[in-house]
Amino acid sequence: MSNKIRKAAFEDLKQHRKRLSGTTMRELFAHDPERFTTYSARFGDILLDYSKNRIDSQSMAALFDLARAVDVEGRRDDMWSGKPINVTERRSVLHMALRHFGEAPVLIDGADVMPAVRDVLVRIKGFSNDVRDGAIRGATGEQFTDVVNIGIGGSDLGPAMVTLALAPYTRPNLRAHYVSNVDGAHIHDTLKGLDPAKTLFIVASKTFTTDETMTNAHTARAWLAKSLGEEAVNDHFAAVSTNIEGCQSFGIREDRIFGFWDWVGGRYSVWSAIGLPVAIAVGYENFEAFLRGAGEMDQHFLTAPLEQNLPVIMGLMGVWYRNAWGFATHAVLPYDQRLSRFPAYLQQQDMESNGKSVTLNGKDVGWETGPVIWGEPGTNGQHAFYQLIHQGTSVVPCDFLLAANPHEDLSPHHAKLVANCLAQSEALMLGKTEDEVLTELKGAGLSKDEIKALLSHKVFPGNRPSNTILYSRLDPETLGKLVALYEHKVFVQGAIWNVNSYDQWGVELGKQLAKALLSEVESAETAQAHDSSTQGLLAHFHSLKG
Ligand code: G6Q
Repeated sequence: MSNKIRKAAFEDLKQHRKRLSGTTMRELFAHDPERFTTYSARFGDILLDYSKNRIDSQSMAALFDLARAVDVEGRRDDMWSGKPINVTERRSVLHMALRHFGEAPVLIDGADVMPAVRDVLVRIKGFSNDVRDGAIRGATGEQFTDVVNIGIGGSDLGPAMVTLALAPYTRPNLRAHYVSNVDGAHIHDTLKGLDPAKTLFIVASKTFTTDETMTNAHTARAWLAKSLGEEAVNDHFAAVSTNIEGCQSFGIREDRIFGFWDWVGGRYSVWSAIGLPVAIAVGYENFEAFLRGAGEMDQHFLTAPLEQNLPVIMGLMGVWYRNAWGFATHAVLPYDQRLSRFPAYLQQQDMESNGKSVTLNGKDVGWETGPVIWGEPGTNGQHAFYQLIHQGTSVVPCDFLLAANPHEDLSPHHAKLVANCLAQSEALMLGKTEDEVLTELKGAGLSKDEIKALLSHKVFPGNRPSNTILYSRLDPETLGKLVALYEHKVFVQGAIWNVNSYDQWGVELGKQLAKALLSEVESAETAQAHDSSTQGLLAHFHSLKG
């Protein structure tokens, strides 16, 4: 039944698209001086301007109707009440509990998860303070200057992105590094130049079985033991995992193991002890401010009416473009250099969550689901791929992210950054008509022939959609809000598409085949039957290896 509602709603949205197809945003802005006021929403200092989208009041009403028809609010409340909404793994989805500082319990099957959450936070605070103050030192008595987090996917992207985003809060003499790739180049280049006596490793793995992470952890351990001896491992390793036994058998002492729970998905785990390297790098108070910011966004998501609910609006905009207009990708363009890993982080959050083809009950979805997420910081992107966004044949809805206040007092940098950001969304929306180009070229004194040759190349179609998210400053609290905003956006879309946003079976097949192929890579003798491509590649690989 609910799928019928969705199909009908998507058809209805397509009718709205048809109705709007003959109108440009340029016209909509010209006719309605209130457009910005109507299509912007705020939460605290965060402003979401979604007026530069191909929307009008009727299409927005249809989108909010869709959200109500599929009961986004009901599903949201199910998540927060601890129901196992991750149906394929039969798990609750309670990362919001990790940034919940209220009194109310957070229950799974009647049991409050909060005492355990608070215990781990107290331990994160103690450990991070001790590492920062030098109360906890390496085996030779040296203070730690470098923390190397070894993890991958959700155990890497979140803390790596946050550490970079909060660089102004870090100390130059306490650096956090992130090793994820099984490619030996990653750990090699990270360890090069580090002093084992001053290096602390954090092995971050929910399962503590992930091949890449365990391979890197063993390499790190051997590197450390080689210069400081096996017994130093005790002082130089900590772990974050739900698999306490696994950590112990690796040789990590009990008071250096930080637990979390199966109701925290990997890509939603930066709020858990997976954030330990962040707490060490920026200090516990800043880490907690990051959590509190996210907690505030949670309250907004849980309580604000749909029409003013930032994650709901952003989620609906994405559904509008995916299901009514067929746009396949979405760009995230931070005009905030320290958010340079934010698009990569969101790629996992969004694409692993909503890159699904079956509904919650395992039936083929009859509509498009998650888009390809991509992006780079502005203004670098402007000198690279914006050409396609402005004049390519594909329409790419964009999110621009911008802080009003920089951390650096380096005039005129920030004014230029802001001007570029605002100019891009304006240019995308307005475009440049043939008449405007003509006037410009004539004004520049070009001949008729020159104008004829250039004219169409210089026309910008415009009517290209974007959201702008403008906030005061990229501080820990705001970063927490922004990350939670996108998490909830992904939730809203998952609810509308009726997919399980909290599993990731699509990563399994490659892992299985890699396991099977390993022996064939290691030795040409063990060749098994494969398709001719895989066989050919293996054969050429061995011939190149000599
Ligand atoms: C995220 C995924 C995945 C996971 C990694 C690492 O939601 O589950 O990216 O985080 O595969 O897993 P471990 O933390 O178990 O090593």
